[in-house]
Amino acid sequence: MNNSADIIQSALNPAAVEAAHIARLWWIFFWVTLLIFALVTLALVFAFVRHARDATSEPQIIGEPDARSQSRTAAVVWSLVAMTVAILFALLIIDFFTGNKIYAAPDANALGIKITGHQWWWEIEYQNPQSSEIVATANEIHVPVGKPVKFELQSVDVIHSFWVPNMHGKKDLVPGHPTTTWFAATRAGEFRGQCAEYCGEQHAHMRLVFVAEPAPQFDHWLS
Ligand SMILES: [Cu+2]
Repeated sequence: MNNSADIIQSALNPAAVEAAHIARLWWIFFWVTLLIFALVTLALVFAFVRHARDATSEPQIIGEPDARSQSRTAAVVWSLVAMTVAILFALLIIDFFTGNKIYAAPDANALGIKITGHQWWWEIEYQNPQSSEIVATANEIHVPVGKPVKFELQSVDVIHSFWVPNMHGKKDLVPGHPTTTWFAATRAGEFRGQCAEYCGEQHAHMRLVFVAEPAPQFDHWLS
């Protein structure tokens, strides 16, 4: 195993199709909101500069704005409101389609891995139709690259949240409510996972190592 500095933990460095969809959504939101922030800042600076320039000239008597400037202001305000609604709606649609893609039904012949959350560690069990072939590890998950993996999640004590940012979003483990998540790693590497739901004093130490490796290497490790 590499030393911990080599282990990657970043939702913006996807190593699975699902994480790639999430990262793309994140970047769309980032660039759209950055552009709007820049435009609003520019408008603000422009208003300040114009006010400062006017303030140095002769004082003016402020009267009722004339009808033309009033209707111009109304047109600007309404078009900005319409643009805001259109942009928010577009982001909503993109978010909806991303959600559809990352929760598409799992492959029928996916590798089954059962994960049990404990205070404060992860119990990992590799499923096999032959019960004598089931193996268990703690805090370390190995998966073959390219093969879909279905994770069966459960907790035996409090609420935990399974999160390997390079692979997929978070999935909560609620006691009494087993759930599933699935993804396929697209490249080999060592990644870090983390419990993402505060679960007691040692929550911050509830980490796991996630190793994606070529199928032959994975088979060798499993055997
Ligand atoms: Cu936890």
